[in-house]
Amino acid sequence: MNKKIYYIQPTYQTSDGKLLKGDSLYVHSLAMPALSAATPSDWEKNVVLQYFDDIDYNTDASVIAITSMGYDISQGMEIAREFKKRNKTVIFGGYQAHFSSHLLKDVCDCIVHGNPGPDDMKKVLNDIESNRLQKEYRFGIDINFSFDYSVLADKKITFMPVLSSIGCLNDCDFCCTAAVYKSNFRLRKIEYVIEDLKSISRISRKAGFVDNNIYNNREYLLRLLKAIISNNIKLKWGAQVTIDIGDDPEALQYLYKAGCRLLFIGMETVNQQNLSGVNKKYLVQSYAQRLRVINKSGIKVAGYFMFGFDNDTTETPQMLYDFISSVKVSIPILNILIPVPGTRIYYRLQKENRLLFSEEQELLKNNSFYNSACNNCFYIPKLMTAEQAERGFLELYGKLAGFYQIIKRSVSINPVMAVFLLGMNIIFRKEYLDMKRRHGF
Ligand code: B12
Repeated sequence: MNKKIYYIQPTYQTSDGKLLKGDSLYVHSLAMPALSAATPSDWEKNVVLQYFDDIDYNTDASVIAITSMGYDISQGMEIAREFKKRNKTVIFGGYQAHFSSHLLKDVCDCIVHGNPGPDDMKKVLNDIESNRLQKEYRFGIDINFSFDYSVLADKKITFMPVLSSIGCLNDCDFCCTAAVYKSNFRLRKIEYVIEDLKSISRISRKAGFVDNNIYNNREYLLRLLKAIISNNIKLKWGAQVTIDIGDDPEALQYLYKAGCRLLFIGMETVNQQNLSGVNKKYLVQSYAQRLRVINKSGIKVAGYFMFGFDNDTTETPQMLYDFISSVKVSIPILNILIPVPGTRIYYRLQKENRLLFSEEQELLKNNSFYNSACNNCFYIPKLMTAEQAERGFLELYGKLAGFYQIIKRSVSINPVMAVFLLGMNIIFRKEYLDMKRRHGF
């Protein structure tokens, strides 16, 4: 065998069976830059991101390494079968491979769990070379090395991904990260984050932290922000964070100084019972005041909300609309709750016989778009029917997609920001029109 590894990030099939391809994305996963950097230097490596480029099925690489974030696992399995026919050693990793490892047993030689660093990748590849490959490897979290941005350098990615931590201190019932890391998190050494930001500065002006929560550890965040400022990094960036950042004007001031212009915040619901019912430990009544403080710092908010919780009814869309349109959420991100296999909510709904799919592959195959709202209800909500949930969701989307709402949300004293927000909100409206057409409501 040769010492050549071919890394593949699959795209996925849309519900009409076509492969989703394109030439630009807002944000991209960091799995491939991390894995490429973790590959031992005596191995030749190639990376393909199938969304942008085609897979070379005639590659002479002896090892095929496939990642899977979610729905892309179905396409990943097809790719794996093709390579198995060609007698390659196929290894899998990523979130969905972790959750759905039982689906992969017949299509690959090995599943890697966790975040492998250089030593771990060396172990796997040595084992392949010496014919001792194990069926599964369970590694910890190694992110303390700088990532290989050459993998993304020639791609049109609006916010180049960067990472300062893995995991989240919260343990919410619906969250895939909680299901894997169980309220644990690991911080990355600041020197590597800064090195990566410098690599990004050479290829882009914008970055996006792909951390689940950059506010996991306040002291670390402040040190990181000060390092970004003192290293004179000029990138403008966004990140995910919890709403309690709104009680911390000092951190907000440093965030702004360090280039942060957009914070993505999971508020989920405006009903306290819903929030407490999924183990998310924040107070809904604090949202409006905290949003005011965040906006005052000059940073805009993209707010995640879900519909379909146990206390939601056909009245809830109006309540969500009233809230979102009365506070300063510049980009609303709405989804019908998804019972992702592996999460606590999935097991609870399964136990209560409320899932509307029997095989997780049915759910995995059902995403209609890449990065768009989940507008299908895959379970029986408690206080309404699945169809009522879908109708209510579209009604909410429609109200928020009105021209007045779009323009109101996009107002900013910074013209560049105003144009960006308007673009995002126009996409929001387009999504609504697409969903409405598909549902035929
Ligand atoms: C960027 C991102 C996206 C981008 C991806 C664009 C692209 N094509 O790359 C966009 C916005 C399009 C997206 C879409 C979706 N995403 Co997303 N996304 C992320 C995000 C924020 C960052 C991923 C990342 O870079 N992580 C950092 C890297 C270093 O970690 P990693 O991916 O886990 O990879 C490491 C290990 O898993 C392992 N590994 C991974 N692959 C392999 C392969 C091999 C061979 C080996 C050895 C090891 C290995 O090593 C890597 C290096 O440490 C994560 C949250 C997060 N912080 O992870 C969510 C996340 C992965 N997404 C999630 C979800 C729900 C989705 C969507 C379903 C949302 C939707 N409604 O459409 C879709 C599904 C898309 C799909 N492909 O199937 C969930 C997980 C899903 C799940 N399976 O449980 C996450 C965890 C967010 C969350 N908390 O809910 N996403």
